[in-house]
This record gives sequence, structure tokens and C-alpha cells, in this order.
Amino acid sequence: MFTNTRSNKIISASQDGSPPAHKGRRARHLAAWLTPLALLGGVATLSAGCSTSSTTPKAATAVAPTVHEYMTILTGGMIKRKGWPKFTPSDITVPKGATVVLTIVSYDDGAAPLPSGMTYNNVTGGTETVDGKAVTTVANSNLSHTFTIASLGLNAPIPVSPGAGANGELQPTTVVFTFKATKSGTFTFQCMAPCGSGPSGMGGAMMTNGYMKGTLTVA
Ligand SMILES: [Cu+2]
Repeated sequence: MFTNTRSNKIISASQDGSPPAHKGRRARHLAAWLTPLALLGGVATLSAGCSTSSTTPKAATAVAPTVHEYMTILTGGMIKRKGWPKFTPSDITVPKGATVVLTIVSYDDGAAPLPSGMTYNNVTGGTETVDGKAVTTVANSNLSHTFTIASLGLNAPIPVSPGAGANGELQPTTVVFTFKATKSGTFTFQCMAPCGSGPSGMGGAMMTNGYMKGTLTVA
């Protein structure tokens, strides 16, 4: 235990961790004027037991944000418009430079394979998981929709969902597509799997904003 309050040094805490019995008026006075100095980074070191912080302020580091966006794909049957599957919401906005974690929950158990020669069943421009498993492609026969922004090289294939469960309700499949939003602007996304109407499956919902197309705004 320290008892000498006449010391010019600031008294350290005793070795057993208990605070000094007396710091004395001088020590408190020292601490009072050392504090602003320390905050300015002007005092690099002080005696170990001094309660004044001596850490040097660190420069702030800019960290690109990660944003989470969520979309759902509903079947035409779910919205009482047969043959019109729908992304909802169909317009999303993210900050420029952000890492975008886009979760797409699809309830559609209908397959819409690509015509031969099309490769939109491959993941491009980002990384993808399907129900938690990393994938780089989805079998074309198992393809239901895609989230595609060709001008940005982004493509996320979305496989068919499991269909109705034991309770009769449609069970979803969950795709998480992660990509970086590097370019600002408003970009149209389009499903490339022929899930719409007409002989090619490219009509109806495929050509209509708010269904199989929409926008990604990077601002
Ligand atoms: Cu589609």
C-alpha cells in the first residue's frame, strides 16, 4: 500500500490490483492537464498507473458497406394470374461500392430450361448459394428463373423450388447472390429463363416490368 503522497510521480496501482490509497492533490492536478494533451496525441507515454489514456487516435478507415436486399418470386397461381410469375419487389436501390447480398426466395416449382446455346444457368459476376450450398451453375433442366443484368455481367440462376410440402403449401428455395455494385446507374434486370407466355415463353411476364423484369439502381 502506498502512503507517500509527496512523490512527484503519479502513483501506480499496487501490484495486487487495488488502487493507490492516495494520489494526492498534485497527481489529480497533473491528470487534469495531461488529459487534453493525451487526447491530442501529444503525450505518448505516461506512467503505467495513470488513469489518463495515452492512445494515439487512429485515422478513420473507409469501409465499403455490405447491404442486404430481399426479393421473392411468386408463382402466377399465388397472385391469381396464371402464367405470370413475379419478382417482388422488382426495383431495388443500393449504394455505389457496396457489396450486395441479394436473397431471392422463390416459390416457383416450374422449370423453364434455356434454349440450347444459352448459358444463363451459370453464375457470373458474383457468388451464389442455393439453400446454403455454394454453386457455380444450376442444371438447365432444373432452371426456373434467372436474375440477369447482362450489361453488368451479373447472372444468378434460380432452380425450381421443392413444390408443395406435406401441408400442401409451396416450399421455397432460397438463392443468395453476392456481388459488388461498382458502377452507378439504373440497370434493368431480366429473367432469361423462358418462363412467360407465348410459343417461346418469352412473352407476358417476361416482357413486363414488375414481373420478370425490374431495375437495380446503384447510387
Ligand atoms: Cu422467370
